[in-house]
Amino acid sequence: MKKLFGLLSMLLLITVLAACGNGDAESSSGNDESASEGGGETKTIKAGIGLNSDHPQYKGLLKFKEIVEEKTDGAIEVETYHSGQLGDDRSMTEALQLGSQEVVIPSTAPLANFVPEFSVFDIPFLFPNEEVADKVLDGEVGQELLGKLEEQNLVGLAYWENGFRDLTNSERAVASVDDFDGLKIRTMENDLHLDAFKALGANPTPMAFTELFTAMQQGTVDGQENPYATIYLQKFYEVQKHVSDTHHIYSPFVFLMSKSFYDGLTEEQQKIMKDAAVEAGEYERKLNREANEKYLEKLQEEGMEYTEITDEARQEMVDAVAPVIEDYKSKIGEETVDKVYQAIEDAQK
Ligand code: TK8
Repeated sequence: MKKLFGLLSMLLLITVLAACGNGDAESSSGNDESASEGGGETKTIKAGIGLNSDHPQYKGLLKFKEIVEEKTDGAIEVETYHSGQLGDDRSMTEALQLGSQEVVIPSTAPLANFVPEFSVFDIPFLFPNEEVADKVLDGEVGQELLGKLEEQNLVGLAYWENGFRDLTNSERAVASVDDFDGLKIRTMENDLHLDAFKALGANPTPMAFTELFTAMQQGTVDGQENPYATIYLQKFYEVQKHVSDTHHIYSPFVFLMSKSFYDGLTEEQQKIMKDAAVEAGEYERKLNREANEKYLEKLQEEGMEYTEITDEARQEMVDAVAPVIEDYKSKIGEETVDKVYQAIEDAQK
């Protein structure tokens, strides 16, 4: 009897909880079945990014929200979260795979832990400028790579831009390869980045972006590398003294959607998602380029010391990482590497 009573009260509790869940449309994600009874079905996209609300990445995400909500007539809502509120690039990508989050816009570097071919974009000094990067990413090989995400239960809808990465640190002006000696540099969670910094003589540590500011503040690391927009907008100048225009890697962002969510959409809605991700991405790239252009000066106004990397010094860096690139060609996949090199060449014709 006691047992039965326990079971009944448990059932009652579950029923009450389930009822509460349905009533709270704000916090529900995915299918809201109570809404579908009334004819239209409201779906909620939980979208998270690592950078803060001042960054073009977030402005782009708000643009995506605006387009989607307008074009779907409110049938799909987008909830936006910045500053790693939902996690870092890697954990949010895992949440997409599990279906507990619908959108994330990570850098391609941590994505290489899911699809190794993405590491092709981690080859140092790969892209000569943003225009060539656009052509390659938006072209055949870039789109082919997005297709590989499906095997990982992810849908890659578009490339956005993080940008050319530049080095900051709190120890010394870095003008040449010799200056990297022993510097504790935080890298993204990516083996090629790690090995490239080792080859330059630094002492690199992979770390999630969400832990970076504190690590610099506490001196766990001496420095990091990110585009000027991030360095400025995340206020890294408060804990970093020197900045060099190493421009060593161009980081793309990938606009990712959970495959289970995407598969549950109508064909028309899927197209709206794709178009919105592309359109918002064009907007984000534009804002990001404007930001990267103006923020080096702002960093100096905030007291950072700028060191220019001469062509000669950059060539030394290219030479230092060359063996690492050679080593990684087979790990990334020769075919992908060759295709990307070819696409870069074609883009410059
Ligand atoms: C933000 C990251 C960041 C990246 C990094 O989520 O980790 O340094 O450059 O912008 O994607």
